[in-house]
Amino acid sequence: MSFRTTAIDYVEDVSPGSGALPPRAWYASSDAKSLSLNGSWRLRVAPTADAEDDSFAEPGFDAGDWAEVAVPGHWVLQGDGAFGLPIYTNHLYPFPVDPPHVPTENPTGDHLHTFDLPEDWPSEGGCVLRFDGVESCARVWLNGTDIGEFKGSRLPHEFAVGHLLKPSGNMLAVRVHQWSAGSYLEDQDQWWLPGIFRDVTLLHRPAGSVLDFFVNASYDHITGEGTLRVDSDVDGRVSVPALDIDVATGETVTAAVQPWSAEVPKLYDGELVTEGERVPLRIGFRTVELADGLIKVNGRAVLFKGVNRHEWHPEKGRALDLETMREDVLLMKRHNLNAVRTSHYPPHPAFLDLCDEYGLWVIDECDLETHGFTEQAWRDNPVDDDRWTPALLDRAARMVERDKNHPSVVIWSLGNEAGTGRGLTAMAEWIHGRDASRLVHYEGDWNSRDTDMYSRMYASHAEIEQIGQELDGGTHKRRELPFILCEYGHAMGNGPGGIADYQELFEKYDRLQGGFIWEWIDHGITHPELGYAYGGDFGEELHDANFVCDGLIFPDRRPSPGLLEFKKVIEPVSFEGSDGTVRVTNKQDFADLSAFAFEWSYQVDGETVESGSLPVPALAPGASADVKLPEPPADHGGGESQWTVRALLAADTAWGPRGHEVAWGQLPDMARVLPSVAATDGPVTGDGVITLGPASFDARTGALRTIGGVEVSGLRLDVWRATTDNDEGAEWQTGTRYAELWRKYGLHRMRHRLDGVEVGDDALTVRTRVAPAAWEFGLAAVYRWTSDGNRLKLTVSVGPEGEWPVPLPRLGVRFGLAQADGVKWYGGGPGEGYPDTKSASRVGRWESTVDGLQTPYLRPQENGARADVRWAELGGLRVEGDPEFYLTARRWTTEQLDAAAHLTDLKAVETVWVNLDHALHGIGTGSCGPGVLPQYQLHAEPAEFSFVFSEIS
Ligand code: IPT
Repeated sequence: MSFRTTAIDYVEDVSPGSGALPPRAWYASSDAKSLSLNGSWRLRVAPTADAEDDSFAEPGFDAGDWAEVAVPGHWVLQGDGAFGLPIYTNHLYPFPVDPPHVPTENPTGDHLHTFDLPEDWPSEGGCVLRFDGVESCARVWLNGTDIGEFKGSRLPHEFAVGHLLKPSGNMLAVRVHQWSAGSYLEDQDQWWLPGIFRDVTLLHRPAGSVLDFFVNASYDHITGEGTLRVDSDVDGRVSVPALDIDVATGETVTAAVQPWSAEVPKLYDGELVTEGERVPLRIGFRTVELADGLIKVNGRAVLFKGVNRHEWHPEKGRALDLETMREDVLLMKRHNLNAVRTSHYPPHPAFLDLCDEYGLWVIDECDLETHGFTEQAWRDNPVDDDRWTPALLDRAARMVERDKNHPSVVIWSLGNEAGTGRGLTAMAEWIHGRDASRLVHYEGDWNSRDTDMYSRMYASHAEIEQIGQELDGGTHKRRELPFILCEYGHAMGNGPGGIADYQELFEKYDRLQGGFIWEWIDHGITHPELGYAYGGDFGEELHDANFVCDGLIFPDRRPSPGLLEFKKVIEPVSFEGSDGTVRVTNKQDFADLSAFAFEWSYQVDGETVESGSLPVPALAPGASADVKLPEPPADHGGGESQWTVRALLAADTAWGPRGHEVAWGQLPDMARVLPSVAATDGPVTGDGVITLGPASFDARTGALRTIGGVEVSGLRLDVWRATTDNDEGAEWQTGTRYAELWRKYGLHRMRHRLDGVEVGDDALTVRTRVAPAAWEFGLAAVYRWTSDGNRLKLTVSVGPEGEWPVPLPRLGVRFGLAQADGVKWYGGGPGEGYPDTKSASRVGRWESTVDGLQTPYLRPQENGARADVRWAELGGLRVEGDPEFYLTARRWTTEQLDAAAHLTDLKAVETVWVNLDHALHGIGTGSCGPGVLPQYQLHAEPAEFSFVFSEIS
């Protein structure tokens, strides 16, 4: 008896599979029938690939006692753990690396679905059974006949099944193995989620129906003409009524057209008609080329303002419905994004339809990553081993053939993080040969041997500036190529910081054609106790914790501050200026400004006092104009004032309503008058208490106790913050790992030594030294309190002592308030802003609550600071800053925030803790990428800052 039956050899076979039809274009027919086999299926999960025999696939098998699951779906996200649990690893294979072998423990889901053909299902013609996505390897039987097996999880596989179908009681059996040889090619940084996670469809194929076709639709920007040729395996005719086109397949026709671009996604409805079928076409005319060392579309260089999108839903994993896909596209369009890299696999094809329709440039990436081989210096990497090349070519073909008719797809990507090797070269050669109308991308090959652009991830600002200046060297070929950052701005937790600085470089150097933020959405999984689960929460043996939560939107698709920052940084119009003139620039690549309406408003102390519309010419892409602002209001009471200029959608569009704001700018007018308090009152010592104006202090320690009727506790200098993911950094990062250094040097355990309480004539002065145990450096901190009888002013002077080995996380004061709920402030808002993430913070009057100030990063960390605050009111107190400050208030201490692993760990305490910060250390993207740029680092230096407190009557 053999230990293993030969029946499961296909699981470890490097070949792509057997029995499937050749890949072809994915389309929805107008008239050929189709039957969705999505729905409730029977499931049995076995612990190994060979635990169960094939008898479940036999007609008549009774699966009545099996569980029911939803298809599309992942079995580990259904059944409350009864079928196994998700595993998250970034690049480590969660099994021993011994390609193509997989572990004996190989969860195997046997799926069964019985279906009848609809009454009107034609008896003539053939039928095709299509799987749009199954992870990671499937073997399929229909009515007891084995029709084949396949790998390539996020790629379609079709089987001819017409001869096997009967009118009713058809039994489709699908055996899905979690691990297979294919798993070695699918080591993307995401949850491992087995299952039939995309649609299963039965397609009727009438005699003479369409097989495969390729819509070639180019645009000549000189003549304004589009050229169309539809190559079809089955001859037929092609019509485009709006262009009066009616030609045979294979025939070339030219007409004056409006081109397709992400900014103006003009699609022409057409039809391909063969003897047996009508197929709707949505044609976008556009020409993608490498010209003058640049990626050009329709003759113009494109600047990618992109994002990396994994498919994600917090309950359904990668089984996304159309509405969720549309939500992604609408959110992207509404936040000024113009590009998506489908990291790291071809998305559900409906997503690409949406990109065609709403307008997004797409880098369509193949389902390929072998990142885990980096741990063995890329030894045995499948992409450099000829035995695997057929599987790689199969994957390339399944992507290109499926998606080739989408105008939005402008670049094919070979995959992600797979090292280098002959297999990749073979893929690139095949793709170039099959589709000369698009460019090829792959990041892993820094010599750009197989690619049409130089692409990198997480390169520093300094390095990309060099690349922009063409001083980066490299091979001759690479020096001629344009550059993109296929990943940057790692949006893990609070951040990403420094993206405005990247954008400046992209806009400055032609060769830098933009980039793609990593990544779109946090892959948190809805969890009954933890809110959202991340790596390790399912007891995984190996995991990478919350590295899977690094998106611009939270799992429920609420925008995180990072998305709002990105929206501002990449806005399509910019406003600069002073002295009554605003310089308006159209930063788009294709469209003029006619889609936008412009408005001005004038604020005094944050309140709008006048507003109106601003006549801006319909500037061409790249053009600027100086537009005169009206006369400022005559009497504005001497307050701080500014202009706010906004660009809004002039009319409803497919993705946003009229009035939706796309861009804004603020131009200062009158400067702010800083608060002044004449020290006319003096401190008076009583019985254990010092009083000064409205305040009382502890006579021994000089600690503030009350301001009027408001109790204030623990007011003192604060330098610590709950470290962010970017402060933590990653082990393999070269940048500074601030969190580790800060902890080493004890910044989280600073001691406050009281050196003196001096009661002077007009001031109470408290001298302290703030320093950590074990080290000789510290900060001399002097608190000087004065009052005019009504208001209380605190001036903090800070002087570093000794050699400071690290920057400070923050510099300011913190204190507790017995209660606070509503918060009002005048300054930056409405959302959070840190030194290198506050582009979107706009000066105005804002209102929120203490709870509303919190940003719910899945792993709790420093968050919620409001920048450039002039004054704030909360808990019965008003605080004015000299100069402006950062405001943070929360219902827990920094220490509690720092210790929490999930939001559900945060329990409100009695006190509301408030931080008023003179300065904050920047955020950076050290969780994967460069740390905080020098100009945003907070070094220990002499500083002085004041706050004026008063009780709100
Ligand atoms: C890079 C990966 O391409 C991406 O999938 C993701 O893991 C990202 O990092 C971090 O979240 S690879 C990294 C080694 C630069």
